[in-house]
Amino acid sequence: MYKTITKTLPAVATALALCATAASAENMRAWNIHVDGHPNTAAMDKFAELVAEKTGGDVTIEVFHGGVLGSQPDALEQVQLGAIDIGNFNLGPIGPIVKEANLVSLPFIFRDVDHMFRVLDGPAGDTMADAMAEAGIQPIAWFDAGARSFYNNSGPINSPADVEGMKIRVMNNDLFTGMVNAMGGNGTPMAFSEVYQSLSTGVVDGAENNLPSFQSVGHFEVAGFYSLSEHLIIPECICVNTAKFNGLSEDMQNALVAAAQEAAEFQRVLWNEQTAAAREAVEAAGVQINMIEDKTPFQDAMAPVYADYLAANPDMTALVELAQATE
Ligand code: GTR
Repeated sequence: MYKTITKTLPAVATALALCATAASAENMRAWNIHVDGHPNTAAMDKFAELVAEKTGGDVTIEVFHGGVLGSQPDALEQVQLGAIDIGNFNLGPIGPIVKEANLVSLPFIFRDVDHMFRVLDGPAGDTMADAMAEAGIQPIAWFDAGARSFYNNSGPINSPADVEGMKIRVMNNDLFTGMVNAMGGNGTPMAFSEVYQSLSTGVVDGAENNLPSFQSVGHFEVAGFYSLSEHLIIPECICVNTAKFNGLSEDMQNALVAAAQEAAEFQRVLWNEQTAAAREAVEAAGVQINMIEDKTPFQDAMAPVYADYLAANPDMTALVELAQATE
């Protein structure tokens, strides 16, 4: 009897050890809309690498690039439900789900990218992050997504009047439709993956995005004018399903956050490099980059957007004022 037990013990111990590993090991799936060559694709790979490193392989993240797990609005829903664990999301399409996140989707709310990060790192950013976590999408790092500008085929855009009558693709958020409509255009929400085809067949006359995205998915091949209106400065996040994050041990949570922060630092450097590189590449391909000397008319045209928005969401006034007052 004794012999049998001592013989079986090592096997039991091995089985228990395997169970313990299986119970503490976490394999997560992450969504990323971008293709190879975009800074966020490299940054998400870096994030996965750092998480594996910092957790000694206890947490592994498989990143699905190129939007293969669905469009951004779909992926957001999946992360909220926990069907996908992590997403690199633009905050734009989060506004319709989390009211506080709309702060960053107000046109011209930030003076520049540094101002945006100061707001995110302050109390307004905390309010936004808490509300997102509450909705199931917990941000653990912020990425730079530069500024978004208009691009189209018919000619440079120098004033809001040039947008008049144009059908412009926007991300899924009423604020963006309102923004284009306030210039007399027709804001058309559409999935990112459909924009190339829609531009090339004339379903839309133009779109708006930052330079790395304009270049990485080839929109510059079907839109010859990029006008630096820089009307939206919207951050992106590494966001985790809140319940999943809360279910991790404290060590794992810390490792995930540290990895995300490091990946974000890496992303921000890469972002600046690749924005410059994208600009050069599209210009070399024949795109005309149009400087807009005075953006005041665009800013002025946004008055009704702010007025309508704050009338419908009076409880956002304090947050908007807090962001505007941030030095
Ligand atoms: C990109 C952004 C994506 C996606 C896309 C779009 O700049 O990184 O997450 O939102 O724009 O226009 O849909």
